[in-house]
Amino acid sequence: DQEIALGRDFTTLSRHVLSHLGSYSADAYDLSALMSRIGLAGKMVSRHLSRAGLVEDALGVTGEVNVQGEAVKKMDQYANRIFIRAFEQSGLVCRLASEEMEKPYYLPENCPIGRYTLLFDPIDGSSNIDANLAVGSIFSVRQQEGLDESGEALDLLQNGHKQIAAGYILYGSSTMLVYSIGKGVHSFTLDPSFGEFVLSQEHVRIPSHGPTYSINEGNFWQWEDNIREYVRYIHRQPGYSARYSGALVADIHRILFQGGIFLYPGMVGHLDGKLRLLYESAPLAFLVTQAGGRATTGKQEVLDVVPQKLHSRTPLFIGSSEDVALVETFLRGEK
Ligand code: AHM
Ligand code: MG
Repeated sequence: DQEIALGRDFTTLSRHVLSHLGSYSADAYDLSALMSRIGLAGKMVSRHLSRAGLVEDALGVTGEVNVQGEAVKKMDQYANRIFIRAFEQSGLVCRLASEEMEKPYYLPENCPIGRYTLLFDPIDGSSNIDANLAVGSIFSVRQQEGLDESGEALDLLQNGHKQIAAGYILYGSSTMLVYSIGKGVHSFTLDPSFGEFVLSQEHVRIPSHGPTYSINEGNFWQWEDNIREYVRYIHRQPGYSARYSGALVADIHRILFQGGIFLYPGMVGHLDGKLRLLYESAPLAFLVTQAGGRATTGKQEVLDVVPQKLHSRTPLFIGSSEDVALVETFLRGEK
């Protein structure tokens, strides 16, 4: 009825963070303000994407190549800028690091008091944009630990347990934000009629097993034997469906709610696979672990990995605990 609908509409993102921290301390307000700025960036990216065929700078490439050696899409650049702008003059974040920037980006006006670093992938799955398919943004918040004047961000080269908050925004048939501050996983849907992320589901739990396996089978002959054996085994089992959208966020969103596994293994000449630890694998590992699932590189838990560089990559096996355990038996050569 009306009261229930009103209660739901008022459970906005910033309010939810405060209520989950159970305190009204300065830290709690900071984190709530931070999440609401991330939400603001998500709304702006969502608005731009929804007009992609109508505005100048949304479709196609810029002509530049990023630090990863990939062609920069106009939308990658736009979304990267939006996340930076959202934190200017915020007093919250002194430094941002993203897939699109070789080095961390400082917001000097925030540095005297800004105690957090934001790591993000502004547009995950950007090859989907020109096809009008789902894409995402991934974010991770860490405590700023001193200033690293060298610009190498050496203090960021720490494991994923150091994340204070992490999550993603999925720009799909609706725009959703899923986050964790270490107190479970909660999902929000953007209500475009009044421009707020409104609570959809609290304490999301990933099923311990699910029907989906999500891997780019085009790489079949570039994988190691044990991954090929695993996929052949799955092909012979009843009840599995392959789903691979080209956007990690969309694939993991399905798996988070319905169960299953996403895999991006190492390949010939690319033993660490494709996905970057600090702003792709680690935040998603934080989230999925908080929901009761697992994430491993095949050698160690993703959250335990200490990266060598800002843009380090790792293989990724993430999802339902039983499905991750199954692939591990193949990785160990037991099956
Ligand atoms: P991006 O952030 O540059 O778009 O790259 C990450 C994306 C993931 O979302 C997706 O799962 C993967 O790259 C797809 O790569 P591939 O085409 O090699 O399967
Ligand atoms: Mg990405």
